Amino acid sequence: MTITITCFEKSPDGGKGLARDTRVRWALEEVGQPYEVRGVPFPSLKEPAHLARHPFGQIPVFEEDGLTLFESGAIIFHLAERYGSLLPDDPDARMRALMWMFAALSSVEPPILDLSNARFAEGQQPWAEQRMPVVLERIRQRLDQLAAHMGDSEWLEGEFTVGDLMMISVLQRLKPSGILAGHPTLAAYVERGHARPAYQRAYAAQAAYNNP
Ligand code: GTB
Repeated sequence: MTITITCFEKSPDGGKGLARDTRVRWALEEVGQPYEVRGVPFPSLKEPAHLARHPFGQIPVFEEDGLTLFESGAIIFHLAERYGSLLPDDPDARMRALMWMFAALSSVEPPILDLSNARFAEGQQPWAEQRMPVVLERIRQRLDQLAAHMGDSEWLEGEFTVGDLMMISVLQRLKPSGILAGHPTLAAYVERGHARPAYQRAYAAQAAYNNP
């Protein structure tokens, strides 16, 4: 059985771990599964060969024994289910871990992505500067709420789960902007996640891949 993940042939961040293959690599390392990597050049993302694997022409894609998955959430859910160790055995605890994975993807990631759009995709629009305070305020609110919930906890629900893996992967996107540092509870949470040996291996692998 071989697992193959598809990522950028060359990530625009030069291997800083910001593209979404890093969270999949992290999950693979946590569950102890080896994998191979297929790199796709940017122009090929929207070509038929890649669209057959990912209808939106994006990365990451995951392939294992005839199963092809896109969407990092679905891929990581699959890994947690099939290989254990990222989901608690207790059914309620397991559901709470999944709840946090959904929360990361649907309540925390969108305002963070909106900031990238506001800065890069829409940065030249005449209304871009006017909109920025609203974009930043939405992020601040969400981070304050999350930090208030976490308090002094090490992880979201006691032990480290797939919910933490996804939440930390989402929050790290704010690191380069300096916004994360303004929320010390969450900055420390991201550092705790990044100190895990599985993350270290995943980060090193994507960095090496992007800097051959
Ligand atoms: N919801 C999907 C998922 O979670 O898998 C989103 C997938 C997605 O947005 N993939 C991006 C992509 O393929 C790469 S991760 N984009 C190309 C396209 O849409 O044509 C986003 C990303 C890319 C690069 C950096 N970076 O270099 O800093 C950061 C984040």
